[in-house]
Amino acid sequence: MFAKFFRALVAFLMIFSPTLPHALDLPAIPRGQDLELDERFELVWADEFDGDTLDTTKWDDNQSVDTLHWGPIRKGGYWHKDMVDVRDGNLVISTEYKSEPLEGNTFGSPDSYGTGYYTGMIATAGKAEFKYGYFECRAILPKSTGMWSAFWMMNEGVYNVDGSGQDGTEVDIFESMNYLHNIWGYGDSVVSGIHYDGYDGAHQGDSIGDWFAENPFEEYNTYGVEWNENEYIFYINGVETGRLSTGGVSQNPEYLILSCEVAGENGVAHADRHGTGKISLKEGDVAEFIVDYVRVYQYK
Ligand SMILES: [Ca+2]
Ligand SMILES: [Ca+2]
Repeated sequence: MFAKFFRALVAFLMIFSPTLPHALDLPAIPRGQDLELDERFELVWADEFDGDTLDTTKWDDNQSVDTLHWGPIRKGGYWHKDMVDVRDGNLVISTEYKSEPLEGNTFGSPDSYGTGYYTGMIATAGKAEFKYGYFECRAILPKSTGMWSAFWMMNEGVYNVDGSGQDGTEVDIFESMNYLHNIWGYGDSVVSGIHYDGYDGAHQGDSIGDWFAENPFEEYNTYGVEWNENEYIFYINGVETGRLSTGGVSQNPEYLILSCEVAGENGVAHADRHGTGKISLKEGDVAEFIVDYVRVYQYK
């Protein structure tokens, strides 16, 4: 009852004070500048996900995982290329519990996959890498606790520890970890942020916090970032959510990633520090990350 009242109070106050939600570290509705896409940018690369197979001239669903430090065991699940599909004009990354391990160790690891949650990722590493511009996907997010979808950018410089993000920064354009996470009004929000100087003791990062898209687990929304030499400007549906320049922005080309991850470690699903709880998908249930397109623009 108190939580309900508190949410109603916060919702009321948000209408009159756009800065209040983040003073309380709560999700907010995008209210910043409009993107003005056509006036300022031109399209330079896109995948509309037409056809019925992944375009491997644009994306790698196999070697990228092996060569980019990750997988096939990824947090509380496994990344497997069979979980990536193109159909009905969309990329679909499925997440599902498999009591029979999927066959084919597609990542060259000597270990075989086990029983557990299978999901997937694709990346443009080595095929399409960009410096500055506007990067956008249009997507419906997977409906499950204990997992999240993401649209993000990376390069090798992210691992270089020099007190700066200028050599390379992980840019999380969005991550969805708040499905059914309704306490304090977080439900249906997504988070955006950056990470640099590796992932161990020297790791640094920053976040613009959580933001509301429109019914994102049922409907398409667009998630984008504008990246120039001074800052990252994040957008949902073409409206600014927030800006970051902590550590200095990356001055090197970065590749794009679409992925789903299951909370946990070493292929064992459990609740973790992300706060999304343990994955609740039962065997036979499938959570789908549905992506209509990815488009890359550069400044006119
Ligand atoms: Ca660095
Ligand atoms: Ca499409």
